[in-house]
Amino acid sequence: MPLFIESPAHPDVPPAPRPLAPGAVVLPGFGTAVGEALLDTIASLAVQAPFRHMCTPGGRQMSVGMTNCGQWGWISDRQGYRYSALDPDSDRPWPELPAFFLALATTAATAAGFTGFTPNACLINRYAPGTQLSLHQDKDERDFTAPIVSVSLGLSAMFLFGGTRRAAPAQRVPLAHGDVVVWGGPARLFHHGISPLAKGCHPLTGGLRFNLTFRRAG
Ligand code: MD6
Ligand code: FE
Repeated sequence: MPLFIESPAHPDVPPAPRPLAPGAVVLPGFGTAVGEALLDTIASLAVQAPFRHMCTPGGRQMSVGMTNCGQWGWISDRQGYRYSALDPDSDRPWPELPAFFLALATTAATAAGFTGFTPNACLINRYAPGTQLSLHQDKDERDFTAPIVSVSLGLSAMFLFGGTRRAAPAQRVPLAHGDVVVWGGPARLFHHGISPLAKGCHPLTGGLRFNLTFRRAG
């Protein structure tokens, strides 16, 4: 008699999506098959546009290391948060969005019920132990009808997922290598963040976590 277990040993059976709220879902392991290729490509993108610690409008340096690829890159400086077609460190365009990055983002959005997602911005975040991202809303995009697709790589992190009000209680959602969060519709402007990264060692990234956030910027 076949034995059916909740977490199958068969990797061809995808784990079930985990809804966070209407419009927001975790797709466990959706990016695992291309995880190593994503990390290799991030390393070469970072040769063209190195990771940097941007300055907040309030004058503090962000603990998350950031770079971008795609037509638009998210930047922060004393003037505010915005999208720029040029890397302010080099005055050159950001590296192109690799085709397989785009394919992953579009198929994940479709799996979550958002068809026709064509991101034109990819923010690449790098976390070292202790690095955190405080609760924020993603609201620098021109069009909130497009979802956001976020891919976690390397060390696991605790994702905080609140509500429209900053003071709303936040769910704590562990995100592991390959997990993808898709996020839109009624949840598009929900507050969220990352708890300080715990020390660890991942076979592909050592002591680091990377995150790709795909957006339709403008
Ligand atoms: C991170 N993610 O996981 C930061 N934003 O490193 C985000 O800020 C984020 O995961 C919007 C939608 C999904 C996200
Ligand atoms: Fe965000």
